[in-house]
Amino acid sequence: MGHLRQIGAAIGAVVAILGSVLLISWKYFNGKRCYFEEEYERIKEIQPREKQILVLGLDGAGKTSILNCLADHTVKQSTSPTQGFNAVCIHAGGCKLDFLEIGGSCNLRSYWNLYLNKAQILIYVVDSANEERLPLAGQELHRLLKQDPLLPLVLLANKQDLEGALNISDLHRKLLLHDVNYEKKLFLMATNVTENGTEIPKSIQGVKELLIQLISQKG
Ligand code: G3D
Ligand code: MG
Repeated sequence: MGHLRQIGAAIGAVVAILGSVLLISWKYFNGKRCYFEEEYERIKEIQPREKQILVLGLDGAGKTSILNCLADHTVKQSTSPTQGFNAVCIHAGGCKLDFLEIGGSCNLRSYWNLYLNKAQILIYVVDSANEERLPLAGQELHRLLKQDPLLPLVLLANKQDLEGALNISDLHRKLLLHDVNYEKKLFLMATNVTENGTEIPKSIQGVKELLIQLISQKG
């Protein structure tokens, strides 16, 4: 009899655990679906504009950090992942730099192409210390280059401060940049967005100067 009661209790415990697991999974996936739907809605709100500087790259590469730093010269300790897009406008060197970052998570990458046609410059940010995701970063980059082979490309090899970050020549090789159309304007720059007192990191200042130059040339 005692034996039967023990078996009954064990079955009850298993059913309770399974029920909780099912409930948690349902809440997680349902929450995630709402989050993705929200992102889709947000991204549909924004129309491609003429002469935009499009900022792309895989999630976590440092796009928002670079834009924050370009905009207000500050290095934020932590940034929340971009939901959909992030539009930033900067006036510098007598020019208007109109940036549009589109999030780099898997569900948002299919939207990248929609914004390419009207862009004036493409900034593509790569996490130089994440060798594991480099093939994917390269694949996505080449997909974009195929669609607009002549759009000027500013490729930022970010997170150079991290140990094990690949240098410019390794990245050039690993991202197969020798395959890029030789008529294309291609700039490969090493960057890092790290605390440096109140000063804008030199590498980011260099990016800003290059962008001002490119925008002024285009008129
Ligand atoms: P994204 O907009 O491309 O998705 P974020 O990337 O700008 O949100 O950055 C992702 C994380 O990388 C952030 O950290 C950010 O602080 C960090 N990061 C960005 N640039 C650099 C860099 O040059 N060096 C280092 N060491 N870290 C960088 P959290 O902690 O917020 O995830
Ligand atoms: Mg971002």
